[in-house]
Amino acid sequence: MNVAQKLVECLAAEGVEYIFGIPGEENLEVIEAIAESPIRFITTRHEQGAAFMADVYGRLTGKAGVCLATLGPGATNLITGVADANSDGAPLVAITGQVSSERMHITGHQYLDLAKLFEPITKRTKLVMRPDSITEIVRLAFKYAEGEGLMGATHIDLPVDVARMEVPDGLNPMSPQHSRPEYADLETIAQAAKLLARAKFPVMLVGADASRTRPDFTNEIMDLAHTAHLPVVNTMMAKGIIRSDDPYAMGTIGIPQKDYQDLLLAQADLLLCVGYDIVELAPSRLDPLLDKTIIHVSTAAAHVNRSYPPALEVVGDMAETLRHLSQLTARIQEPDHAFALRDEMLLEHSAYETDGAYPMKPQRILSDIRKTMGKGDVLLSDVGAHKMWIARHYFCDEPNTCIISNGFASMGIALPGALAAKLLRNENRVLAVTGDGGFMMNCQELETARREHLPFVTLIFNDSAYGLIQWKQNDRFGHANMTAFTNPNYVKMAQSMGCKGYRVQSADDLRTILDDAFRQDVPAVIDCPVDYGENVLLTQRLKAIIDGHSA
Ligand SMILES: Cc1ncc(C[n+]2csc(CCOP(=O)(O)OP(=O)(O)O)c2C)c(N)n1
Ligand SMILES: [Mg+2]
Repeated sequence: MNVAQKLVECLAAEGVEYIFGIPGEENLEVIEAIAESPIRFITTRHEQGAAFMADVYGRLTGKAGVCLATLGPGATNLITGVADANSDGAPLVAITGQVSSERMHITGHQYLDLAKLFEPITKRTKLVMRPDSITEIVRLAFKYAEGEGLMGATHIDLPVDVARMEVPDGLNPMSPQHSRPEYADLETIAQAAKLLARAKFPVMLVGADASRTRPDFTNEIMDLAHTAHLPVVNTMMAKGIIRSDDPYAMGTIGIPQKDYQDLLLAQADLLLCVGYDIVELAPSRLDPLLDKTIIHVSTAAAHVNRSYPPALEVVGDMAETLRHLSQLTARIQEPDHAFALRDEMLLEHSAYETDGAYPMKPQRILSDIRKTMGKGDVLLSDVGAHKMWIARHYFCDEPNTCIISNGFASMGIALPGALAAKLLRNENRVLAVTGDGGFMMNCQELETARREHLPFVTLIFNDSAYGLIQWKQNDRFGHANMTAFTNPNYVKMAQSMGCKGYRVQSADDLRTILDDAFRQDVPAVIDCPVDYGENVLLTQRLKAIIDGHSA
């Protein structure tokens, strides 16, 4: 058995179901071995698509998604998706081919030092130098991707000559170890309960790590919110961690402008930060005056940051910590100011939900989408102005039903991400919502989706521009520059790849089109013209709201 075959045997032992990637000359042996294995290889049209698929596979399962590329340009094409997974704490293992080991010290065709290239975008990168190291290297790659602090990306670089070498007899894959959760100590939890009990206006802020490591602990979050009377703000990556109709649910923080959530945080004297990951939201946004008591509840210690000095760090299994906190915290005062703010927020959010204007207002588009999507269905957001509207207006009641890249925040994730989501949730509706900019970055994966029989739907917010950048330019300079473009005919483009294409012609079309699109057995693309005049209006409205409250 050669090293490539042993590598694939180890991947199967790790429970790998899919590998996303593109074959190349330097990984022919690995491809042969995959073909002989139970693992399904999804051949993509760009390595970036493969990396984003692995990224979203990791986000939805907590198990490392695997992507594969050849050396040099194949590997550089993987980079953005790998960096996205690493930054957002999604478990991912990237495997690349490499030149023969005797050529690695000289300049040569397609050679690039991949360990150096992957070093800043992974938790760990290893070059396979000896046949007998393969089982340990694979086990370590998964162990670090799936744990050892926050989850993230790892990398294995396999030179073509090593891939062909024979492994010694008796070298077996190492079994995955399932480490027991570590619990925070009760004394620290009791101190947290005391601080909470003393606080006048405590607020719970739930961040990315909450839906990442323990998507199932929404009950504990809601129990604590109700017993300790804590309004709950979530970040974009923790959407759905509390039901949107819960009276303590205060919505999503994170759009560039100050919003209702910032108003609430400004009034708080204590922040209970649960699974807050600094990469998602600058801590200066939470506590600009450094006058709040911060309790950091996470599986990992807080990162060092001048703007985030926790008074107490409660490190350990978060669900267990919250269960104890619910029992220990005696607070009876209702957050009436938060309830009033919530009523005002819901009223503002519901404006334009039935607006008949065309091109459609983002609020109407999202309201129609919400009515079409059921419990457990998954929406994947791309990055742009549409993401800001999704963050504000797409309410969800279950974690991991709205996937947003908000650490690295890379355009191009939604469409390949939807492909991975559909592989995992075949019985659910899966919708990629993307800008026309981000769509064109990975639209080639529609062919992959068609070939793999994965009928998800992609909805394009069509504004013929890099809308979010225009929004910022307009806010800042009163005009936009170098952000406009023209679009192809998306209906024909979809059809040319064997997919179904639709163009929304009036506001009342969208729901019918969505329902029809979800009935197709091929991927579908909906071109939806959007009125981004609403962007600057939102900036102005939010400024008036914030000013009105601080007057
Ligand atoms: C890969 C990548 N390139 C550039 C950016 C910076 N950026 C953020 S949003 C945006 C514009 C997005 O345009 P589009 O996809 O059309 O969405 P819209 O804002 O119009 O909704 C850009 C260029 C990014 N986040 N990721
Ligand atoms: Mg756009």
